Amino acid sequence: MNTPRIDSAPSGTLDVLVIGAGISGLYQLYRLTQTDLTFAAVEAGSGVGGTWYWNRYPGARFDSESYTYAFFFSKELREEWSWSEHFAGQPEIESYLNHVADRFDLRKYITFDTRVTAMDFDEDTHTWKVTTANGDVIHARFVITGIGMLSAPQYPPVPGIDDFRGVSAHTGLWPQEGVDVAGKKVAVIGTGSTGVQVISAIAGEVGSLTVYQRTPNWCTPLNNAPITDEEQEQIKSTMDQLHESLKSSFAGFMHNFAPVEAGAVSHEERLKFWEQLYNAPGFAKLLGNYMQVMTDKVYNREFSDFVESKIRTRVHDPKVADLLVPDHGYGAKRPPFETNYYEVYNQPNVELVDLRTTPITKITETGIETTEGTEDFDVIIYATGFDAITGAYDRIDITAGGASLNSAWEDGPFTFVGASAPGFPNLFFLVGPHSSSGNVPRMSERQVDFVTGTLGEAVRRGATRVEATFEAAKEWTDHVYELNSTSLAAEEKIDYTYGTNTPGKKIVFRHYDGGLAGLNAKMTAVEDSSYAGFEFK
Ligand code: N01
Repeated sequence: MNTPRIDSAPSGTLDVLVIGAGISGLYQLYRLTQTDLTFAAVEAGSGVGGTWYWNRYPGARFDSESYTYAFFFSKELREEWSWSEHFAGQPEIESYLNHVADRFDLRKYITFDTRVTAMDFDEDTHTWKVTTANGDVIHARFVITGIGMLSAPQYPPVPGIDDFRGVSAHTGLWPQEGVDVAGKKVAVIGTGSTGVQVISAIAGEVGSLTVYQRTPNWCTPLNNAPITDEEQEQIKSTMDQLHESLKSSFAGFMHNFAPVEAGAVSHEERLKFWEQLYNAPGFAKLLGNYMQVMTDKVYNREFSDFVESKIRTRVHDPKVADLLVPDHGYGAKRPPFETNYYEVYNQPNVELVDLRTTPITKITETGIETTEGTEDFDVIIYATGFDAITGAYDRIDITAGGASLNSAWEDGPFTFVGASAPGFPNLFFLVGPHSSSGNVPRMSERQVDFVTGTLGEAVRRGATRVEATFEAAKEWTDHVYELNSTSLAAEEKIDYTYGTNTPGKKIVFRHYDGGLAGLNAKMTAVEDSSYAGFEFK
């Protein structure tokens, strides 16, 4: 695409401001270099990478296969970068994203250490006035947010967090200089994907480890391995085919649901298949399974029982195993993928505290107080997750025509194909609400291409104002809820995609169950209909 510059903007105004220099922001910047638009990006961190910049805790790594997560837009990039493992660790991922920023000369567009705090749309000039925490003001016709759906870290709402005199860190705000846990008395609060990774990574190093668990989760092996030379050659020589198959898959992963129905085979055959899946890489357990495991309570229970038997085999103390076995169905909460996680609980220096029976009452100067008493620690690690999906938006005061996006979304986001919201013109979301439920870079790739195409359409029409219609947003939002309403997860509503983990947040589904396939189908239909659903002025 090569769009002419929009020259009707007031002087000093950018055509496009991108917020965030993570996976989505970097690809969006790359796509903007192919246009004649003027653009820039601001990033709260001091470096590129987004999630992979902030979440530098020990054990952080992909659970999508590295080569399926990476960018596909450049053949040269694909050929010159060799991942070392099927599921790469954070340092390798961060250096890859830095390499991309340098390789395509994107860094010059990004102003780092700049957090956006407010944005207001000016109806007279059709531009956004964007204010940063540093007090700077940027004017841009269009704003594209790549601010992440898991980027607003959350601490437990207990008193005393600032009183602790030891070292403490949230995994999503992990210090650049790291945290020394060697030989230390360490507490980890939280057992989601992050907690599971950090616990497994530090258990061999710490003096002692106490894990504070509120909800156990169904963890299954990641089955990571180094990439051999032969595999490397195979991966690189089939990149185009891989990209095509990911784009046409349900969720952007290389795992696809089993071609047979669970009920079409015997219980013994299902168990044999699950045994294979247990030893297969990453998301195979969720997305390479019988689809009925996700949709039919009977098979969901059966698979949950299968995973329970694995937990009980791996954890020696049956009382500890009792605490680690979830009471929800597999997949009702996003399942973590682990490496030697359950074995950690066989170590004599590891203790598991069940917060359902003994909640934390406060953090003290020396440790953690529960209803059972106080334990002292050198280090407290908060692996307590994020105000998910809309949290990063809530932390910016976004207003247009006197209305605020936070208020408009109080009862749940209202979006058109997850990319735009009526009442908030010239604003586009990447990996925001109602748009993501798979391998994130594959979803965001589609979204960036869609948004770039929409900007191109505005330029072609000579339009300076683009807004999703109310009807289009209602149709998409209804579709999001309808798809979700029949899922097993919707019966439990315990996942962060419902906001359940954030005190006071309305319990409503904010994600999208249609996967890349559903999103792609809708975006293609919009593109093919000259952007029906948007109003251009
Ligand atoms: O966050 P989470 P996460 N008191 O919300 C507990 C991605 N990711 O950072 O379940 C006590 O899942 C909370 O308990 P509960 C991935 O999409 C990917 O772990 O709410 N405990 C839970 O145990 C993932 O899903 C990778 O009852 C409290 C934990 O903290 C997403 O990021 C790796 C609490 C938070 O779990 C988020 O994962 C890591 C409180 N007040 C993450 N509040 C990859 O492998 C919360 N908890 C690519």
